[in-house]
Amino acid sequence: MTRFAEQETGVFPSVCSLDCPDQCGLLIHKDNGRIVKVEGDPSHPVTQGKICNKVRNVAERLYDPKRLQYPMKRVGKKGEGNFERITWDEAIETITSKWKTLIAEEGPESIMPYSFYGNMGMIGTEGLDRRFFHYMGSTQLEYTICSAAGSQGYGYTMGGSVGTDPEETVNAKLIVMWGINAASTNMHQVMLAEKARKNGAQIVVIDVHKNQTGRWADWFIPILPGTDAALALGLMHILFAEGMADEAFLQQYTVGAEELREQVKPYTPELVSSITGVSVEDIYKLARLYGGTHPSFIRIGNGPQHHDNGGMCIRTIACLPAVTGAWRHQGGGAIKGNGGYLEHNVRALQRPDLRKNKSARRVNMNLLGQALTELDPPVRAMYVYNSNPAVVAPDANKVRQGLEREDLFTVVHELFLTETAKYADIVLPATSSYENLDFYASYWHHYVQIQEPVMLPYGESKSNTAVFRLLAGAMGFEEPALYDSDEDLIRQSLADSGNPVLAGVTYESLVEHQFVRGQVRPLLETGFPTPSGKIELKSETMARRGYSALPTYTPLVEDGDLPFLYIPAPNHNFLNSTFSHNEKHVRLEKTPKLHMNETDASARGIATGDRIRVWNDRGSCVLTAAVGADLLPGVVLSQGLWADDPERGGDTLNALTPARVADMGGGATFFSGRVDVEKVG
Ligand SMILES: Nc1nc2c(c(=O)[nH]1)N[C@H]1C(S)=C(S)[C@@H](COP(=O)(O)OP(=O)(O)OC[C@H]3O[C@@H](n4cnc5c(=O)[nH]c(N)nc54)[C@H](O)[C@@H]3O)O[C@H]1N2
Ligand SMILES: Nc1nc2c(c(=O)[nH]1)N[C@H]1C(S)=C(S)[C@@H](COP(=O)(O)OP(=O)(O)OC[C@H]3O[C@@H](n4cnc5c(=O)[nH]c(N)nc54)[C@H](O)[C@@H]3O)O[C@H]1N2
Ligand code: SF4
Ligand SMILES: [Mo]
Repeated sequence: MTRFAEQETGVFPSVCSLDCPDQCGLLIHKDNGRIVKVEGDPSHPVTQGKICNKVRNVAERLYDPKRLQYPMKRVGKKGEGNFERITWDEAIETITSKWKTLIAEEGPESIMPYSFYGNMGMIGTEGLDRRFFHYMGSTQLEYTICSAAGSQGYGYTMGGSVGTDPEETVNAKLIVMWGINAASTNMHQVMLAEKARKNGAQIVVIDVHKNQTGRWADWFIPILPGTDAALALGLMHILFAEGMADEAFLQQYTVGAEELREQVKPYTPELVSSITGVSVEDIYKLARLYGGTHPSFIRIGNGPQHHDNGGMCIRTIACLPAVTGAWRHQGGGAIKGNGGYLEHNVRALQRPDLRKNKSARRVNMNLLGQALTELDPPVRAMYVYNSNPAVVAPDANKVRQGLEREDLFTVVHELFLTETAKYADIVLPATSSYENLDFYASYWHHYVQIQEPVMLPYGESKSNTAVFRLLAGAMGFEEPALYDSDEDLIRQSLADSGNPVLAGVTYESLVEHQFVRGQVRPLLETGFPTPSGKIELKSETMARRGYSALPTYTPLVEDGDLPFLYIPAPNHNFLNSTFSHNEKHVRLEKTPKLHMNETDASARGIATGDRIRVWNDRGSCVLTAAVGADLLPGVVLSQGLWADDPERGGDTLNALTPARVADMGGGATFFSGRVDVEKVG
């Protein structure tokens, strides 16, 4: 399938492969064999031709002279970044002979994959790679860094990652953006909300930081980090107490309403105010607005679940639309993620049946630092792709300490010489998604899309699937499933999925139409995918697993006694650490800032523009102070996963974040760490 890639000139359909809910349809303009312009595809029903700045500039990234063009081996010290060109043959031979020795001497669990969603294409990100490592019998990775806690929590209430159809949210009269910086991270939800607003909808933002999303709101409610479950319980307290619960809905579509009614009684507005920092008056006002407005829609973000108590927090917020019966109304309800609707045939794609080593040990990716420095028997080889753990993983100094180990053999398959790649023994050049065939399923809207290559491979770069085929061959693996073509992998994923939503979504229909809508039916018709088929306000499954069966609030774990909670959130112009090396994007973001409340700042003689050292016992970073009233006292916040910068000095931002796992799903707790700050002399 290279019909587009081989054409020198023309406009070709495409899809954004970045880890972003919007999954935009794109049009790629080529002239003389080179991509000269990237724009939104106006025929895409949800994204409608609008795209973000990041991807408008993506051609610069694709042709960046810094892009990796050929395999390399390290010649200097780990982390230094000195490499020498080698051939693909030498690279594959070096890797596989090392792996064969390790398997013979220490067993396959001495080898570990590490990856995430630098590219959301299904076959390259969770397809042939999964088959390969299943067959090898390597240590298995748990993919927990993003939304594991929140997805599990939401799932206890709702049964899975299923929520409102975003296209219907234009009908909402109240939109609550809860812990989501949608103006940066889900711009088309903002576009849809703007349409709703023109029809009279109000927009409320609940966040720890009055960022661009908070500034856009009709009403911004600042909250203390990690306390959102208490706010949700307080709102339900008032909804029940003031007769704003939809009793008929509760009766028909939920289990545990009576127990929930009792459970929320102690969460009085006074108590909730003392926990959350939200005034008693505002708690009443919000409850009455939410209880009295239909359709009401809550977009639940990733922020509140990147905490120790994140799973239960999202489980609790997810009960709100059930209490008011918001699900009855078109455009009402909530979205945490909608990935559950479009689930393809995961077993056919990933082939867990190929596992030689059924009891292979598992490593939670949030504990990478620990895994590389403490596991016994040790991890002796790591294969990294689609991710930049030296920057994005928590407790980064420990991660880097692990990456520095002389007895760790690291391979990094990348488009750029990232901070992680600098620690590699072998670096392999990766094609971008625009050079590969793959299919994409949004975790927000209801469309499945295809990418046919629109560009020939850059230099000697190869796709993830192509490299796994080479590795399988050189390992002498005889399993035919390790050699399936990209097209076959897509066909297998879409065939016999057992998911009626995907009826009509086939390889052919994708090639013909570029995007195909899943046949999603309303939850009130299909029933909820919980054990009871209803929304579970009380969950027996949770009780069996040792959680409170009813929503509850638990304070954050004590993280030492330093004065500030530190929230290192994403920023507008990077996507996680992607684009953090691109000059234009860095220029737009200027410099990493530490936002802090003016009371805290003045008590320490800190003013905007001062260089600040932010520290705890895990690490120390240097940032520039941005003092104001956009967050509550006791909270400090930065935006963006910035590249290493010797001029700035200090550690990478994630050096400060804890590697504790959240209450559910082994999720990350990036936002539950404590720090202190001081002016740099
Ligand atoms: N521009 C851009 N877009 C992105 C990304 C990016 O890096 N840049 N990353 C992509 C990825 S992988 C993801 S997962 C999504 C994430 O996108 P979002 O779902 O928006 O999640 P975050 O940006 O992590 O955090 C959202 C908000 O939560 C707030 N927050 C932190 N703690 C709390 C809390 O305890 N309570 C409340 N109420 N708010 C809190 C933060 O201030 C932030 O504004 O975005 C995707 N899109
Ligand atoms: N402090 C803090 N840390 C965080 C977060 C936070 O909010 N705060 N957010 C967390 C979240 S939600 C997430 S999802 C993670 C994301 O963390 P990562 O998944 O590591 O995301 P990126 O930093 O974008 O790195 C993706 C890398 O994949 C590479 N890549 C892209 N396409 C391909 C391909 O086809 N093949 C190969 N081999 N490589 C490719 C890109 O060049 C890029 O370097 O970060 C987490 N880290
Ligand atoms: S990053 Fe998100 S908003 Fe930007 S083009 Fe890609 S899918 Fe669209
Ligand atoms: Mo994420």
